[in-house]
Amino acid sequence: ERRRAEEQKALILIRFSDPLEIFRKITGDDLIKQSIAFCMLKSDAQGLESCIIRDLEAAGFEVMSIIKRSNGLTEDIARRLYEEHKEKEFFPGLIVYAATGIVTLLILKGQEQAFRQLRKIMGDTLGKEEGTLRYKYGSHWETYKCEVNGGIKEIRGIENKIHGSNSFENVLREISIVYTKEELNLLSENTTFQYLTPIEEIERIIKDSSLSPYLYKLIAI
Ligand code: FUP
Repeated sequence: ERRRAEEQKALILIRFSDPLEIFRKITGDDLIKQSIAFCMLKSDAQGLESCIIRDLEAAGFEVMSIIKRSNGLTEDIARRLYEEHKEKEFFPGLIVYAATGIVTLLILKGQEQAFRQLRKIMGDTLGKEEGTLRYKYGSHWETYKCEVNGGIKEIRGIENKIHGSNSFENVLREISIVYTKEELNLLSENTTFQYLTPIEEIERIIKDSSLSPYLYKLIAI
């Protein structure tokens, strides 16, 4: 049993050769309790990852998965991730910010409604709340050169190092956007899932949250 676990670990390390990439378990109970949060360390947080991860662990989060995207997010993924801001003036700048440079994707396990816990320790958008991560690591205004209506326009936006989903629905939506099918499969591969809640209940929650089939697999396997 233990050897098999070791082999699995080796397999994961081979498939994801970056030392910052690890996988642990997500269970169905995490869906019921909403104890999973999604966090992204954005390009301006590069070099600070281990400090931020240590702070997240000190705040009570267990880091379930770390994946570093060396080429950043694709523009398409960035657009879908920040869809709620698509009408805003800063949107083209936000897309440049999110789609340029390295990003680190984290799946965190915390207490019930973990996204709230994460948002609290992240702090406000501008990093003005003392004692929060955005305050500690800083946020700043940046000017981006963006293509808007065929011309180049300068757009100002905020760089604040950390993204955290603002609802559990968005945790699930964002995970299903940002992770590849293979990664989601891998996240679920080693999961010993026990149906603490009747399967019909889980299916109802999944249906209500309009989950992607991959995420369904991740949670239900
Ligand atoms: P938050 O939930 O705190 O991450 O903030 P928002 O969802 O409002 O913003 C998402 C991203 O847009 C942040 F990276 C900062 C950026 N932003 C701007 O660039 N300008 C603004 O006026 C507001 C947000």
